[in-house]
Amino acid sequence: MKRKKNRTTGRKLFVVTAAALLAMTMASMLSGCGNQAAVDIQTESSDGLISVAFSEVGAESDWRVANSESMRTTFTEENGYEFYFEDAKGKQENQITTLRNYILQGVDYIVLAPVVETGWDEVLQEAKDAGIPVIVVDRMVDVEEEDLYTAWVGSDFKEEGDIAVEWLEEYLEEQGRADEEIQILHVMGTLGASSQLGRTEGLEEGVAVHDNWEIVAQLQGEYTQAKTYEVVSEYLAGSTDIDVIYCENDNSALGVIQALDEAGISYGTDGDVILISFDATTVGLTACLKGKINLDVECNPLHGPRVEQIILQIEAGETPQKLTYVDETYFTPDTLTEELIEERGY
Ligand code: GZL
Repeated sequence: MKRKKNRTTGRKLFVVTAAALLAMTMASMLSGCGNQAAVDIQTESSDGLISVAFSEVGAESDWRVANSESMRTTFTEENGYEFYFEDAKGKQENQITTLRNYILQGVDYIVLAPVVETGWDEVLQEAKDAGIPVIVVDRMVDVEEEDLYTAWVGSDFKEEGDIAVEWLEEYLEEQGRADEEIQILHVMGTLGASSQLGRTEGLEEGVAVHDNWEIVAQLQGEYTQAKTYEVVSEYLAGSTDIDVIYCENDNSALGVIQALDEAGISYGTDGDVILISFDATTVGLTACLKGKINLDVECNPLHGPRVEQIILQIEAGETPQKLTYVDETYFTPDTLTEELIEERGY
């Protein structure tokens, strides 16, 4: 879709003096942000392309890599876009610096995958003042004024947690363990991320209604295999009285598997410990197919086409739906095949 030449967006053309630009660049270098994108002042794309600028959380997991790839393969030049991408390495301050650069560049659209829910009001107000629509993907932002972002597309993370709890209830029933004392080790994702908040809420609600379920510890796995391996290994050195490990993403589940293998503790469909995971990426589903993970709840990362639909609606003068939830399912070893995993592609 080619850019309309004389698009009136109410957006002021940003003219930044060289001095201001130099000051900002120096400030950013001094602040050690490190990932300050070289700010090249741009007015509207001269070649009719729609400029879409994406601030990504990082590359902490297979899910995140798939999410970034979905955006890259959607917003290509042949599709009519000029795509900007910045990886924040998991730091909100980097995302805020990136958003300010995008605002200064006068891009047409900002897409934000927020690392955590809070702390966005000021920079989103700046984007609004600049007349740049912000589309939030994946995790949610918690802002005073809902009009600080145009639309959001992502997952219902509490629902994902509820799916896991309902499955565990049924599984324990089938195993004749409905009334048994169940010790649950909880490996959380990045604290304050909507995905962590929702999946944690689902588990904690489930534990609240089952007097025989107990969360023995809540560890911070930060959605990575390395950190999860570190904290779970440390925990297992003190206690191995665990019936379930609830990991808030697949990369954490791989870290748990690594720690359990080293501790000689069995897990999965034929083991002592029930392993629950989230994301349903290739690495998680492959472990699930082998019976190492008992349940993998899907969290779909392919937001590129969904964001494009929102942008095309705005370009057509339409108002997009404010919140769009992605339909998701779950997988167990008996529902998986190598072909199915291959077909999913991420
Ligand atoms: C979920 C997303 C989470 C994934 C993790 O939508 O925010 O972040 O579950 C990723 O794998 O790191």
